[in-house]
Amino acid sequence: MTTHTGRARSLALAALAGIVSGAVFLGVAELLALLVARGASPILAVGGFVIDIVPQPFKEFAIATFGANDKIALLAGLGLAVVIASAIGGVLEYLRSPLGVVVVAIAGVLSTAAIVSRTGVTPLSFLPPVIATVAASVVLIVLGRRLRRWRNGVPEGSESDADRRGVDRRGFFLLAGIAGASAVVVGVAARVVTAATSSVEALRSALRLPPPRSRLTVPAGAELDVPGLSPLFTPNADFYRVDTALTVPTVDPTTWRLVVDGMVDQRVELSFDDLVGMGLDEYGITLTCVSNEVGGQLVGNAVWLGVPVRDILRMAGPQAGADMVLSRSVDGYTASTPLSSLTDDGLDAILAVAMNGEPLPAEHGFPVRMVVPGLYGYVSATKWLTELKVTTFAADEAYWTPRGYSAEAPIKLASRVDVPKAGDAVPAGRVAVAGMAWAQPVGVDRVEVNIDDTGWMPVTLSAPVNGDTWVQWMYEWDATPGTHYIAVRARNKNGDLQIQERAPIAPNGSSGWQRVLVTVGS
Ligand SMILES: Nc1nc2c(c(=O)[nH]1)N[C@H]1C(S)=C(S)[C@@H](COP(=O)(O)O)O[C@H]1N2
Ligand SMILES: [Mo]
Repeated sequence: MTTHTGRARSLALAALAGIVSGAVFLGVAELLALLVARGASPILAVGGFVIDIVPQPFKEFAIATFGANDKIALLAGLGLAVVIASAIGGVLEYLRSPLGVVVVAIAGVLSTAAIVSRTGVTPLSFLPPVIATVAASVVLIVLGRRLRRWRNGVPEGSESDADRRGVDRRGFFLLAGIAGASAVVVGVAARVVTAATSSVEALRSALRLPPPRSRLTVPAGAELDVPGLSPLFTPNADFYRVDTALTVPTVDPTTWRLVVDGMVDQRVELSFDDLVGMGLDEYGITLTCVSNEVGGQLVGNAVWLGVPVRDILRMAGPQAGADMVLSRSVDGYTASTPLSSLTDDGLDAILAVAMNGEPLPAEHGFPVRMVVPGLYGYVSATKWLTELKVTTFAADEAYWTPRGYSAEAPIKLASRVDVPKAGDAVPAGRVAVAGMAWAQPVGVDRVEVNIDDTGWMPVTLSAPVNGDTWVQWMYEWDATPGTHYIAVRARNKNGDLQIQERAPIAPNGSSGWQRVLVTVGS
């Protein structure tokens, strides 16, 4: 057994022992998390921690590379890291016991820290990572011992060396097989049960909302008929999603509470029934992400059903000197919104409970989120809302502020080309050039296109629903064969022109006039 291949085989088996011990760690932790402390899953806590600490350029890289699968990619990456670390732990335990147990203990400490940083310090949230550490250590020690005795032999013994080794070999594979398989089965089952029994969908379908007190008026001509053009209202299934939540939070409306506190005359606490009991009205508001590039898709429009934030703040009575509301989500995410954007009578900042005729989808903030016309989502549109803290920009900072984004961020007025898309096969002749434009909360006054830099021409606009909602635009183009540039720009009702100068998304939103290259066939 001292040959090179023999040694390589021993090390591979040691790595296997480590991986089995890693699986036991995760399996035991997931089971205990399900039984005693739902937030205390090491893999999800560490994943959430990674999301919060990775530098911004890295996050942008991940979103650009993996898109909506960025969270799955993160989990896969974490899984790979666990396998590698466990294998190293197994080898160390085999060569220099108890160094492998030290690796397990470090994993235990790191995941405990990640869990506590998210769930707070409760005795129960310590249980899953601590018991998992003990179980994984025991498995690793026993497997390591068996392996050493089998591979290296025992000095002297009553049984023959070969018999003894046979027993240790069988013992190693039996224990590794049983522990590994049951860890995977238990761990996966626990995760599935957790996901199914805390199902947001069950809570959503149980929810009955009172009918709207008032409906949104949509004028005739609010929607143009151009194939490929974005619809006026974005279906929920197509609505962009941006958040830092690794798993979508599950919030039960029957136990949900909104707390309004901070610099207020009176702390206010509302239940979901209290909130909808204030009366629900429909609002048409276009939501935009600060990460939307020129021509990008991180923007959508919906009919929201909700209650004005100003009515809720009035119950608490904001004190003189306050200039900001820090809204907080159940997952700890925060946004800083100027107090005046929420209290101004001319602005429809709302707490929304429904989106396009159904309770908020889980990914869009069920059961309650904030929606503020004219401010990028990261400074206003807090999903899974639980708290409104009246405060000052000097005293408090929101999630994205120390991460390279402005504390205040009005949406930059913008226009976009939807058709023809770059790369479309465009036939010569009459071609509809069309797209969207938004200028919340002022409203779009005019959109112009420029073909091949020959001059700006006015386009047809859809009838606006209101200033908070985007509009569609359309231009009938006599396309001639060859390649052409189509540029677009908008102007708002204050007469401001869309900013021509290109800016990146950080720190407060992209700018620039979109220009698409199209090739027209003959
Ligand atoms: N709780 C929570 N709310 C959040 C965020 C988040 O990360 N967590 N992201 C914000 C950002 S950056 C945007 S653009 C909008 C997006 O809302 P949507 O996912 O419903 O489109 O939600 C905002 N609300
Ligand atoms: Mo965003």
